[in-house]
Amino acid sequence: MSNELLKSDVTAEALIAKAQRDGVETMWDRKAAQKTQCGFGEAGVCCRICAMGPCRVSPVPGKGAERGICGANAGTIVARNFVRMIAGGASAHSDHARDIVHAMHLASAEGPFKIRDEAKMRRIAAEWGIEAADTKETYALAHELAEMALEEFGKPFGTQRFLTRAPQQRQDIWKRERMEPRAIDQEITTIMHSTHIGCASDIDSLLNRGMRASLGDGWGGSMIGTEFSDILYGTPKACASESNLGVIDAEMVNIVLHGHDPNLAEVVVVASKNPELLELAKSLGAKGINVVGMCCTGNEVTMRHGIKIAGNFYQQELAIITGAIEAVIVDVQCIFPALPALAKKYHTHFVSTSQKAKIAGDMYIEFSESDALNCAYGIVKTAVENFANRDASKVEIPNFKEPTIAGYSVETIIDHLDKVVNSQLEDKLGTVKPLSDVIYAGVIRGAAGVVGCNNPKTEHDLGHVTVIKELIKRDVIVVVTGCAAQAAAKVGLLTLEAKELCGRGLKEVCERVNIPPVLHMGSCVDCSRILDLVSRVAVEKGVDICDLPVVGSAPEWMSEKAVSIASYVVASGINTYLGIIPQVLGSVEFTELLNEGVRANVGAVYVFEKDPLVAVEKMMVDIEEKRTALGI
Ligand code: NFS
Ligand code: SF4
Repeated sequence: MSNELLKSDVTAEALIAKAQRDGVETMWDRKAAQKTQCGFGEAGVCCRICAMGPCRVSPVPGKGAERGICGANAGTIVARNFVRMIAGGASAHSDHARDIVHAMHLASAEGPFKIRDEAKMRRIAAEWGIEAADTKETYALAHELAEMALEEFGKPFGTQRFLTRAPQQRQDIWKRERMEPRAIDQEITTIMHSTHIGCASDIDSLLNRGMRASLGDGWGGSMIGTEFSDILYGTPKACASESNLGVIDAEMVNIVLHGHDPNLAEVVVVASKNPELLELAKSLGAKGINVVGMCCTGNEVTMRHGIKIAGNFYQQELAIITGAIEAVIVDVQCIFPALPALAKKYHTHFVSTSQKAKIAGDMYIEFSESDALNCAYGIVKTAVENFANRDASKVEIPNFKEPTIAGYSVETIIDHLDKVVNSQLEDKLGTVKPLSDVIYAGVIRGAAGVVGCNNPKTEHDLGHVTVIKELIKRDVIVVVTGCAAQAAAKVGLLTLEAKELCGRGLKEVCERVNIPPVLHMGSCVDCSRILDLVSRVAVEKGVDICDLPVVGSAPEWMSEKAVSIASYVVASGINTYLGIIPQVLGSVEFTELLNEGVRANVGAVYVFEKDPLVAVEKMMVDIEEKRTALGI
């Protein structure tokens, strides 16, 4: 199938043609089989929250049924569906985080889970008020901190600990709006309760609850996920890698790590270096074991180990279609249930490993943190042995890959900034002041976070790449996470050379600080790093986040997690530009609330704009207005 929606991606066309020759289906075939997608669902006006339904109301006022059987109108139905998406997304991020903290609770000097960034652990322990955080024995402190973090998910009283990282003005807004998230699980439960049949119908209140749960994700679950992953696996540093399906190596055992949770990925990386397994691979005729990453698990191991990026969300099937993958090892989230059947058409083993995401159709080898290394050894061994079954005549690997630099944690960005601190001004080291200063001086006009998924409703990767290229051309520095980061990586935007695509100011900053204009900050959970960075700039300048010339953008999002991210970014004071319109247009009132009304509450809005070029123009107006208001 030649699909015009694919034309921005050079790797896809050949592999889709191969899929046809091989007689296998891909997401584009299934998209076509869906024909026209349901207009009621698309408008968000279908409700199946109770068994009196499903009810669908007219997306056009005055035409057809205006209320469901219980009397819920379009606004209520749309709002409930939207905030339930937030709950789904927040639960995914936060449950992932909980697993990381559980692994930290198992950490010991003997491993495999060890404390790898002890300084960070002690910093966070002090931030959370643990006494003698700088002197306690490492693992005693690790276990104490892990228990405190676990309490963030279900504590009966109080609000999220990381909220105090935000500027005071922002914290005051959250207090005023009664949006300070309490226990993470409680916020998600409250949404499920509030959206039950016969509960909340007020759209402002529903969105308010939704935003509170999303803040429990961004400043709670996701931030815990990021920070505790760093403690356990090391805080990422700038590291070189390569990206796109060309990283699959015809002469090696190829293992795709797909999903989200670094607990599994980290031990698979360790197992792939095991001398016995390497020997086994060689005895079967392979030159070695090539672990490559996909989606956010990929981002996690790229950031920490330079593991090559095979691709993003929509390439998960294409990787298998190369015919050169011995195993796809998955944990949780964003994994097509279609993969096991596809893998069976080749020699590929599809291995699901998480009880939370048991995927029917091929191998299931449950990963247990308490026996992590043995589990990973067994899984990698299965992959290596499968090399013998590879059919060379079925192998076709697109020859496309680009050099990539990843690993820009906030700490690493600050390290880079420290190198340009003006000692004559007696500026302190270890702050974001140099970044704030170049933004305020206008050398850089502003900053943008470009994040999120791929979505077959739009031309793949084109939204990400267009938005990013147009922003850096206009001297806006860009930070990326998730599949957006991988889209940027695949076209060479995560390189020092990409400075040539920038405006003069940003180019000069990239040269002086020795960074790419597009900084890979990690997985989607790591959007919390973006919150941290922006907060530091705001605190540095004594303003609220909503005052800064900063925008959020999700050009091709699709998941509930993305709805949660967009919501906490807006609730944190950053206008967020969505290239895929959420399923809300069936309610004029709720759409208006997202696009404008909520500004009165949190100082930011959701902007819907499908055209990436128009979106960038709007972002630039936004950024320049913020600059004018600040008098800079
Ligand atoms: Ni984010 Fe990561 Fe990608 Fe979207 Fe899925 S992998 S957590 S949800 S598809 S960016
Ligand atoms: Fe219909 Fe109301 Fe039940 Fe929804 S909650 S399915 S609108 S009766």
